[in-house]
Amino acid sequence: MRIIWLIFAIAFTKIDLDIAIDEIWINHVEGSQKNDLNQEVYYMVEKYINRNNKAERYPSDCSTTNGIHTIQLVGREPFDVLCNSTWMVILNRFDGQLNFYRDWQTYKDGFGNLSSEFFIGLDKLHAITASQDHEIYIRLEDFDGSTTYALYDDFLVGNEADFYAMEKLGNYTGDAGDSLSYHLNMKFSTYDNDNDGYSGNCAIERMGAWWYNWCNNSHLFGMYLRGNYTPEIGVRGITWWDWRGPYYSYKKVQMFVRPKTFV
Ligand SMILES: [Ca+2]
Repeated sequence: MRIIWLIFAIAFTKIDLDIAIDEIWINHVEGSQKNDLNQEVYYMVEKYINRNNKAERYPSDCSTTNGIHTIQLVGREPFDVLCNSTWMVILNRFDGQLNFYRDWQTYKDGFGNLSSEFFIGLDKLHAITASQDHEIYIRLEDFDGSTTYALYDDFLVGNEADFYAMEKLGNYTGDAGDSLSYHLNMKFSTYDNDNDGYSGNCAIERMGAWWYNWCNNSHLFGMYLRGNYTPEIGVRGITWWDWRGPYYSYKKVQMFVRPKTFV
């Protein structure tokens, strides 16, 4: 009865019961000595309740704080993010110090530093946008000090099995122009993982990474080419065609996400 009660306790505290039972089972079948099952169950309860308590210490978004802080999503280890006025910064570029011509694994994991230039990584971006409905906000700044923005009200990135496809984008508002809808439903591509809609390899030709179609109307992971650049280079800059065309590379670009429930 004691064991049954404890198993119900696990279930009612919304702990992953399947994992707990699997671990108990493995320990008993494979262990050289068969420990008392009560002890095993006590240990599992303690372990999973501690994990749950830890999860409750961290928020799951940027609604309550600014700057760098720790968040946690259900079923994942906590990780640090950069928050800015309720938005979570997922991309920050402003001085060209960080190389964005990276391979698949690096884009999956994220790179750079939260206190300088960085990309949060596709794995976290999937987890965040899949955890609840999100919107995405993009801010661009040119070398004359002008700024524009694009807001899309329903943003979702798929999982790795789906090559982190941009599965949802929602409706556009803003003054930068809509240069992202062309990439809706496209998979992510890097130079070593070509999932674009083109017979060649957009990531290599553009020297970047993106949700390439054939190939791109926007390219915020392009090369830091500092304003106007010659078409002879190819469309390799940090571009957003609907504002300053394909041959202008912006000074500062940021991408932010936020749960829709916040609004
Ligand atoms: Ca291709």
